[in-house]
Amino acid sequence: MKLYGYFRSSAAYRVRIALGLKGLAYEYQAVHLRKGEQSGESYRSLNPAQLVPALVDDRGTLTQSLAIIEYLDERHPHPPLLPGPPEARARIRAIALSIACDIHPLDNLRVLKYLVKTLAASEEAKDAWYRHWIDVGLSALEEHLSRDRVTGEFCHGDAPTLADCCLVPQLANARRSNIPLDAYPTLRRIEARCNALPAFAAAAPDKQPDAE
Ligand SMILES: N[C@@H](CCC(=O)N[C@@H](CS)C(=O)NCC(=O)O)C(=O)O
Repeated sequence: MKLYGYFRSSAAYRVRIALGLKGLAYEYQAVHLRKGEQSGESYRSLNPAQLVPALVDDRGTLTQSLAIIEYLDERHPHPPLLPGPPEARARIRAIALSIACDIHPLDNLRVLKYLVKTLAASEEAKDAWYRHWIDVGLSALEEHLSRDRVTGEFCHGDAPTLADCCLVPQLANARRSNIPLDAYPTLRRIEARCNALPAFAAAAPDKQPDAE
């Protein structure tokens, strides 16, 4: 398997965590997002959306981090990243989607670039946008996880799931942008629990071959 990613990409980070939890070996191919390599001809032929990650294996090319993780989970069921009955799986997906659909796309590189370059937003306005959407999303998640009895050591119960694969990269992004996380004790507790596991630690941006 070959994973196309970028050390700072939180979507690629989700897949790296899942591959690690499954104990799957893969080759890593860096796509330098700041240099615009995602829009170069060779990567566009793999993913016309010009976004990382993409995963290439014996069955073809896959895109969209959550679809990739579910695919890995179906082909390699142990340990399960979507365990339990339908209501548990729906809860895990809801947490993952609240990050992957409601927070992350608003703060993506191309969105921030568009704000500054096309809409002439100042750096201050761009930073305020970024913080605002992170805070809105993380506040909702903190409230959900802190009051829900199904939350355990991890987002759902006492083993890592798809939800944790999404949470840890999103918090890493916020930390990189110096966004205070004091208001999110439950999220920080789960993050610390996750990062104590080798699969999460090895997937961290600063452990990647293209880290700068
Ligand atoms: N929904 C996609 C999002 C992928 C995505 O937004 N990737 C970002 C990096 S985290 C990217 O490639 N950005 C390039 C750009 O904005 O030009 C997924 O989950 O895979």
